[in-house]
Amino acid sequence: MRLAAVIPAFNEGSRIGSVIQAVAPYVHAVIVVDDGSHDETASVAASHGATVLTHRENCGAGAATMTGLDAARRMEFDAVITIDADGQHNPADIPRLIESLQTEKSDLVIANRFGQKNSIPTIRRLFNAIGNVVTFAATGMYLSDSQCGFKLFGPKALQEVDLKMSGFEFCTEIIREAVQNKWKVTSIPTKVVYSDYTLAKGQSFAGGVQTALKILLRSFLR
Ligand SMILES: Nc1nc2c(ncn2[C@@H]2O[C@H](COP(=O)(O)OP(=O)(O)OP(=O)(O)O)[C@@H](O)[C@H]2O)c(=O)[nH]1
Ligand SMILES: [Mg+2]
Repeated sequence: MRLAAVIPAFNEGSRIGSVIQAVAPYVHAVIVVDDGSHDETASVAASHGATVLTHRENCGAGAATMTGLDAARRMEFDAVITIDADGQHNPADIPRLIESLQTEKSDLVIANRFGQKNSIPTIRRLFNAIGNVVTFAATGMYLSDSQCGFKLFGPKALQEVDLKMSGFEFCTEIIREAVQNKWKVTSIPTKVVYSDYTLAKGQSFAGGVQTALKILLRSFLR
C-alpha cells in the first residue's frame, strides 16, 4: 500500500520541520499544504524533503486538507494519513492506524484523543463534546472524537472524498461522506499533546460556535 501523509499547515514554521521528520519514516511521501502562511512554513517544509503545495491566501483547514488529498490521488497513492502540523499527534501511532485499517477492513480510521489517558484541558473536552453532538445531529453517526485531524483514509475513502467546506466544518463533512458512501469507520485511542503553543493557536470559543452553526445550517438546508 503506497501511503502518503498530508499535513495542512497554517503558520507552523516553528513546528513543521520536526513533524515532517517524525512522520517521514512511516510513509512514502509527505505532502504539506501551506495554507497562505505568513511565516516560513513552506521553506522549512521543503528543506525537510516534503512536497509543498501553497494556497496564496488562507483558505482554512478543510480546504487545505482537500488540496492535499486531491494531490495524493493525482500522485496515485493508495492511502493517506492526515496529521496536524502543530505536533499535537504522535506519528508513532501511525502503524496502529494502519493495523486497524487492515484488520478491521475499514475505509477510514479516526484517532480518538479521548480513548486513553491524555492531559486535555476541560474547555477543549467541552468543545469536542459539542462537536460530537453536532456531528451526530448532522450525520446520524456518533464518534467519540469526530473532530480529530489525525486520520487514515483507505483506498475507497481516498478515491471518494470530496470536501466542499473550507473551515473546520470539514471534520463533520468527512463523517457525512462516510455515511453517504457507506465507508466502514473505526476509531482507535491515540496520544495527543496540548501545550501553550497549541492552545494559543488552536480553536477559539467563537470560532467553535461559528463552525457548529455552519454545520447545522448546512445540514438543514440540504
Ligand atoms: N487554525 C487554522 N489551522 C489551519 C488552517 N489551515 C490549515 N490549518 C492546520 O490545521 C491543523 C489543525 O489546526 P488547529 O488550529 O491546531 O486545530 P485543532 O488541532 O483542531 O484545535 P486544537 O485542539 O485547539 O489544537 C494544523 O495543522 C494547522 O496548521 C487555518 O486556516 N486555520
Ligand atoms: Mg491543534
